[in-house]
Amino acid sequence: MKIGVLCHGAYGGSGVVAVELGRHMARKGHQVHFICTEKPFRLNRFEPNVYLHQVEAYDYPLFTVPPYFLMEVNKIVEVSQAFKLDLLHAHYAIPHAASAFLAGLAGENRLPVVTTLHGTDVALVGRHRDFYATTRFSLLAGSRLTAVSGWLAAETERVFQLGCPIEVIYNFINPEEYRRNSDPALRKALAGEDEKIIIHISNFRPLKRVEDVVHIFYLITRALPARLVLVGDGPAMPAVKALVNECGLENMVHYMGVQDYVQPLLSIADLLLLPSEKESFGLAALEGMACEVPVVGSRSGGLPEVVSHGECGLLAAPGDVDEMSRLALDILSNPVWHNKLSRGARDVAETRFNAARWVNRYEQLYYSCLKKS
Ligand code: GMT
Repeated sequence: MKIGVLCHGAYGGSGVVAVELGRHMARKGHQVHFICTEKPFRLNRFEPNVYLHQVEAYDYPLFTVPPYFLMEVNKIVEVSQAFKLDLLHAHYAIPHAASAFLAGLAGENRLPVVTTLHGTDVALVGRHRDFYATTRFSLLAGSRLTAVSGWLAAETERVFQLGCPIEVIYNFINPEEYRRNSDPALRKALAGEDEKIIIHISNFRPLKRVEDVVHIFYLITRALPARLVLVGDGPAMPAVKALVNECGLENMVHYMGVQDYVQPLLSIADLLLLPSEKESFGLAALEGMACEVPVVGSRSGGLPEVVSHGECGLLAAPGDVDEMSRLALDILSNPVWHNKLSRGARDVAETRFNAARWVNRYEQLYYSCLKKS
């Protein structure tokens, strides 16, 4: 198959999933064409069968902002025709589901479109009145819809009332690539021997509640020695730094910035915090679980489908930092309990979320779209 993939390049889970899926498809012998306005941040090494077509920003004094949407549509038409693509896969509804639909009208033939919903494209941005009508229309216009969790599928139906099937295809992990492989020198560089390492990875948007991470960490440090490793960057960073300083934690926090490859950092961590307001899936949690890191996070959105409470981590109500710090301390101060959750986390990542299983589901879905077209 020749597959056109539309995704966002910015730091975020939907781009990661798009790139990983594309790589797996390429290894299965399919030709994968990424069509993006920016290079997806994890598309950082050569892989046979993988192509990148970047949308050029054509500027003209009349435009206050270059009309990226139309340029993306044109690029989809151009690539579809030049490479004789068989189908398009839009990751994140906005604007990709609409661009794929318009490209189908503008091009020589209308390709099947699979749209994968990732979370904020439904629960935050898509439901906003500025996007609602076009998002609903473009979701109905595509061939097939998938969501990354059962919660997101139900939420999509609740918000948009589409009345059409939404297949749940979970995000996945390659357990060979993501496995615990601790580097003692890295551990030593970031923490003392008796200190626990707590990690948080996100794009630091308000709904990630990174200030809660700092509060939880503060409460942990009152009971045991620990370091906090913050990976990522985003709008909440200034407030997070201010809070770290206010709590007197500046010597206990490492700011790692945006990192392409987090496996080495996860491999030295003792606990991952993900206290988001809502998380449709929580890919960072799954990456941690594959590296045997138990998760303490929010019982909201699709996160409980990934982090099964008591098996690979513990969950509490969003915003309940007292409860989350208590759960974190329970785990960190009890080696038997910690070990049980670490093993459970790895086991769940390896079995329920194994890439081989979910990539096959996508492949079957692609083939079924081709049969119908
Ligand atoms: O977290 C974000 O806002 C980024 C967003 C994205 O599209 O990159 O993440 C969403 O998609 C990820 C991959 O499917 C999920 O793991 C995240 O849970 C989801 N984020 C939210 O629902 C907040």
